[in-house]
Amino acid sequence: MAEISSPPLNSLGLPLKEYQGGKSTLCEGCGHNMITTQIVQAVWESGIEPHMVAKISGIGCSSKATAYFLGKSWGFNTLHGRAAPVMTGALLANSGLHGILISGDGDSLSIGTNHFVHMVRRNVPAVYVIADNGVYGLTKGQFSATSDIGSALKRGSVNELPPIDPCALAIELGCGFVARSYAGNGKQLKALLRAAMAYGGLAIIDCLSPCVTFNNHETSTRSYRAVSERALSVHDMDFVMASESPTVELAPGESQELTFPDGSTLRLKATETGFDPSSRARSLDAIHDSVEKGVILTGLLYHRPAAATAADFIDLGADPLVGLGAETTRPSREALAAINKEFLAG
Ligand SMILES: Cc1ncc(C[n+]2csc(CCOP(=O)(O)OP(=O)(O)O)c2C)c(N)n1
Ligand code: SF4
Ligand SMILES: [Mg+2]
Repeated sequence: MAEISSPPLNSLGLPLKEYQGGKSTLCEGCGHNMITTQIVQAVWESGIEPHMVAKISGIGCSSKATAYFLGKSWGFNTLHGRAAPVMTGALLANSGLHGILISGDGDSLSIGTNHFVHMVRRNVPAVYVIADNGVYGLTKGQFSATSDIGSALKRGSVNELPPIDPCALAIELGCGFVARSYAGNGKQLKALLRAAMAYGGLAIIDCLSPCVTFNNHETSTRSYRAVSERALSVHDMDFVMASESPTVELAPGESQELTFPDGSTLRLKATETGFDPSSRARSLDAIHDSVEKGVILTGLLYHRPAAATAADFIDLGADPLVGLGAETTRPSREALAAINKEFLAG
């Protein structure tokens, strides 16, 4: 009789299916589906309890993805461009949760740019994935703020406006973990997602994610073909938790190890680019240079150890607010009277 093999389990003893979500209603072949697959895999491999994740999005095809991963997590598909403030609030209320924000290029860099900018300044400790297809997919393929100059729509109109580069913007604003990946490079994306979850501050991953319906034609600069041809990985990488063994051989002496607060490491070995992600100025130079050369650099583009986060700025304390009783969070009658008196005196 054939043996029935049981599914592999993660460090919590859970099978992958505990981390899956609903069936995707996105177009077949959409890059966003590949991102979803890697999020499921990354959270499972990192052994994070599904109910300890807050997954928050805005509006767009990409923002629908919260329904397709981690069905047992806390999810909120918010308003267009508003995932950042909702994530900020959620993590301040419950600092024990892992935050995964998924948003589109339109959602994050047009209507939501102000919130994106301030989430970076506040260093809200979450993973922020921009599923970047260079168009507004949900509203039928208009150019977005990340569309390249010269990229043409199916019907022929050409984008003349300069794009916003989310990685350069995030580095300039002081984000300490900035990466670019490609939905078609699952191995790299998963390693970056796992490192981002371990980082301890805001980690931004701009993930190029072709839209097969509106931006995958010959004259698009964001088609699967165009991105595959132009993408240049700056590192070979391997994410290793304290309890795991490395899965990738990296030449000793030439590799670099970034260590995160939970003891996990990201092992990096620079490709022929010789890329070192530790200098803001050099990373910005490299990104600007790559645009001139028509190349898309992928990998961890900038890293420094996580600095003070939003919770530190407001002196939130170690215990999540959500777990404190009313006796701690509600001011006493006397305290309220003293505050009111101050206002009246002013
Ligand atoms: C306040 C508001 N303005 C405009 C819209 C229309 N709208 C919905 S999604 C979207 C853009 C989606 O593009 P993107 O964020 O790049 O996601 P994609 O669909 O490409 O994944 C727009 C303009 C809206 N829903 N709400
Ligand atoms: S329209 Fe584009 S972005 Fe939206 S689901 Fe289809 S392929 Fe994906
Ligand atoms: Mg888009």
